[in-house]
Amino acid sequence: MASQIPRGAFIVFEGCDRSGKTTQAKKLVDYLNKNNIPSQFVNFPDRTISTGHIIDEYLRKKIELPDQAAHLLFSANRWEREPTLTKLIEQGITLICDRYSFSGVAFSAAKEGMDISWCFQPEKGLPKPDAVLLFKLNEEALQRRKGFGDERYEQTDFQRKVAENYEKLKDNIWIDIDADKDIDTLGLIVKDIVIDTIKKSQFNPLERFV
Ligand code: NYM
Repeated sequence: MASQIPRGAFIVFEGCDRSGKTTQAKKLVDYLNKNNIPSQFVNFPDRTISTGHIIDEYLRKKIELPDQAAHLLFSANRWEREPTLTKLIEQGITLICDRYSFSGVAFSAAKEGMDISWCFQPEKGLPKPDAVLLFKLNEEALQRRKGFGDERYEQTDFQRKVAENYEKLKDNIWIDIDADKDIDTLGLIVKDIVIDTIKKSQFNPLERFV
């Protein structure tokens, strides 16, 4: 009897800018690969692919776009990578994904006149993660970190709205992470959650957003 090949897990790290999730995602992928759990770091927006070039210009304020057009570009950026991501997961590679559809919705819907359910529509059909780790920092802790850069959205007021939107998107696959910890302590917490998720999802079919 043919045995089923375990699939990789699809795990998303979300949070406001400066919450430390990128550092943790990269560290974790190193750890998993060293421990013979094949995994790959992916991030959105992916500025290296066609749609990502325009997004990069938009984020660096080199071009202006209507909010709706910008939103759809971020979504198109995920759709551009979707075939590759699905293939990797099917091949048994765990993906640790730094930002995904939830960033798309939380950031766009933080803008005046952008409806949260409208924002979610173009995400329908994309792979649904097995777990979403939400890196949370209270405002005091966020102030203690290095200042924001010059990119679009990097202001405290805007980030506050993004944090409120994340709360509206949560369901049973979300796990809150108190990110106000040193890198190694946080790393241990994240590692345990991720390993548990990999074990639980390996024989479950990959779901899609509906
Ligand atoms: N961002 C990210 C969006 O506005 N929509 C999206 O769909 C995604 C994935 O891009 N401030 C925003 C959040 C960030 C910015 O991300 C760039 P990063 O992780 O700093 O490269």
